Amino acid sequence: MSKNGWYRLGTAALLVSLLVFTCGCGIFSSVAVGEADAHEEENANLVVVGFSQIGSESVWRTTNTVSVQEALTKENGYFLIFNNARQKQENQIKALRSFISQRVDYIVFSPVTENGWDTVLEEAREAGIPVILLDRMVNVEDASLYTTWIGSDMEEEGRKAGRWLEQYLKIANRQKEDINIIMLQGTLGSSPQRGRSSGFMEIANKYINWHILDQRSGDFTIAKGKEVMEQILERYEDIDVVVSQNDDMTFGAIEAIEESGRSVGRDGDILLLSFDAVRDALRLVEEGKIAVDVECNPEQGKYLAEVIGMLERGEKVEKAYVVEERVFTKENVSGYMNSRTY
Ligand code: GYE
Repeated sequence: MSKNGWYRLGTAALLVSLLVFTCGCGIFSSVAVGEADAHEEENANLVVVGFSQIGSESVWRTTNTVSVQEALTKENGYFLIFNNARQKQENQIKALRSFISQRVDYIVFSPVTENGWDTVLEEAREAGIPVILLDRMVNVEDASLYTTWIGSDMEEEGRKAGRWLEQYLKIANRQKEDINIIMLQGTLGSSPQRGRSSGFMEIANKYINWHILDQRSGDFTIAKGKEVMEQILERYEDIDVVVSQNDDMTFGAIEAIEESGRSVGRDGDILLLSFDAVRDALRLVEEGKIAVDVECNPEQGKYLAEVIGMLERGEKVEKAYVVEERVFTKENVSGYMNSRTY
């Protein structure tokens, strides 16, 4: 029997036991047993995927979760075991271990931060379970610990924001001015925080008159974004630009800035550069409150299903799949507003 067949069998056994525990419809009656048999047969062919999601910190994240849930349905041939790690790496490690002991066919996870995954990924490898990284990356010595990664080029996103500012200052004839910049960072040590910071800094470092006054983490949430922005506004009088590493923190930052009596926008006191481009943020781009929003596409479920399909057919997959993304400003946003579902 092939290795795969073995794991499928393990999987079928798991599904049967799940049915027995959740059915509640009397396993003693022969009708119920017959039904369970039918389910058992139906479920035995499903591809079992354990998905450890980071949490639900942002609009981006909840959209990403829904996108995976909508792609990996029973109708499409999947049995999805979903786990929400509530922002904690230890919860993700526990979830991964539980997927391993359940002998799932694939482990999919979006690592909250990049370091500290080697041991649990070794365990997955020993169990023969392929690991697919979604959205965020891991920092491991041995890249063969994961099969593939599907996500965004976060560094390029950071560069796009930097390049936009570069162009904007040129057109506004402000190239010689001192530009005071605040970085509202996402979860420290996460791929989007690291990538967007280093990409932006690559551009910022070309200009001696761009000054990074402060960098602080707002953990990708509205509440933290607002709180950190309030502290920054108390401390610094002269702020020209806030680079906020996701839209949720941007929403919080705008509240804090406006409550402090300052204004946002090209004609206001502070220029806001944001990431993700969720619908509510695009509205603020149109209103002129967010100067530029670099898109990060959360709808990764369909790509994930495609990649799993390839692996199921025994096809070779790439080590990385990068999703295409745009940059939104007041000038181009209106065409995209109506098609946004999140
Ligand atoms: O920008 C943010 C979310 O990892 C790209 O995580 C993702 C980021 C996204 O919480 O909104």
